[in-house]
Amino acid sequence: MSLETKQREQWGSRVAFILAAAGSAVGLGNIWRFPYVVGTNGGAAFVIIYLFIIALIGYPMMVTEMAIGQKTKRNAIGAFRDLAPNTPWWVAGALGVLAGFVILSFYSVVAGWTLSYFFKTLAGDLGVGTDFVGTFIGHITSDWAPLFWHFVFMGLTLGIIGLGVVKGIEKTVKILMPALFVLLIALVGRALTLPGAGAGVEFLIKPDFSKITAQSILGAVGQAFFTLSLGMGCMITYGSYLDDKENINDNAAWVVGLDTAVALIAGFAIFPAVFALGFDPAAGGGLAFITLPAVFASMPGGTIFGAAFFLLLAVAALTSAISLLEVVVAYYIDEKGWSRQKASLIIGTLIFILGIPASLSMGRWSGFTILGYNFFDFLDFLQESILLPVGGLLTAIFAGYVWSAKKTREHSNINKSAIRLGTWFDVLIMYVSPIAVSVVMVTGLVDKLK
Ligand code: LEU
Repeated sequence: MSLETKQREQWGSRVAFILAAAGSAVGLGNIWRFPYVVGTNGGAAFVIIYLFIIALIGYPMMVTEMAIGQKTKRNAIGAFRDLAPNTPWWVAGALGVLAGFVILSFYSVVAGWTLSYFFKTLAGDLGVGTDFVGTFIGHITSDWAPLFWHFVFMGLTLGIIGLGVVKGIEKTVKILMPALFVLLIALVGRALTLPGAGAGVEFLIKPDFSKITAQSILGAVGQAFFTLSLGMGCMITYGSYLDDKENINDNAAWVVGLDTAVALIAGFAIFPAVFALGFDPAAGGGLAFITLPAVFASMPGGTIFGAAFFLLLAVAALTSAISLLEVVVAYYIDEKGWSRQKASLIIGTLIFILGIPASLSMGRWSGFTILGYNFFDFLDFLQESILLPVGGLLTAIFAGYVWSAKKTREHSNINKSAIRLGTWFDVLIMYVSPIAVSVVMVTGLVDKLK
């Protein structure tokens, strides 16, 4: 059905919107990526820098994307077209749609690993004495198992999106988000009561600024965009289903606050356990799949807590994945007049297909490289170094100079809210965000390509 015959859906309540947007933000980025980035960048000092970036760039960008969506009630591309007709600004939205497509293809592969690890842990396959490195490498380099779980995960994602904003997304996040918080708190309780957990807490709260390098600051900005789902059209799309009576400022603060809280809590669930059992906090991307199963295997109640952890990761990933698929699906519904079911099925299948070489590039197809990256890492490079920063930069410039900071601010201030945006917002969106993002992007690219 096209727009003319069917009314655009809206969130049923303010809480539904906050849970959906927080569900998008909270994902593998918080529970898998944040702890390992903190671990490899020296701990507390990195956390402090990250918190500054979240406040100075993350929050204003979150407000901006939600405002663009709410104001126009359009998908990411249509929104820019609506605010700046007959200009090439729609490209900023197109980058978001492309980012949603690309990110989901490999995000789903990693989410598939977590599903598989959930069942492995539950079945007791990851017990004491397991070769955790070998098991992980063995899993991700094999042909069929990761593809099967990628298929299952994409199936769930497109099934939910096919049901729609209220019956699909809203229903799912209302059940899964509270479950996620309960699981996370249970895990922190377990981790903090392990003997020797104090060293892990210290690692997260005692800063050592000598560990900070230019690379860690770049890492913090990249992590902020990824974890808040910025620069990929998600918050524009979710904002477009938000009633005009709802305020943006406080809702955005809730989403940013919840996302940050979950990342920090995940840190407090993971590092105390890692330190208590004598593992290396700087183990990198393997922290969740290699170090943690080892931690779980060697602690009392490990099977249950281990399974809970991987379930938590899968749930968090699912509420993020649906937001990525919705970005692309909303575009085809709004602009091409496709039905929701058709768009979910076709786009979901194409994303699944793009994920196949990403998954196989860990093993059988590892010899195929682009710019020296295997296919999986190439997609990650593309989103992290090009799509998100360029998309974010264009969005900030658009809001600051084209729609204008004043109008963005006035739109966000229309409804009653505890937080009022003042001219400080103009400074952040016109100068701080674009300059910081450009510096990060250029430095990052130069560094990667040299
Ligand atoms: N914000 C999500 C996360 O932290 C990722 C995004 C790509 C939807 O996992």
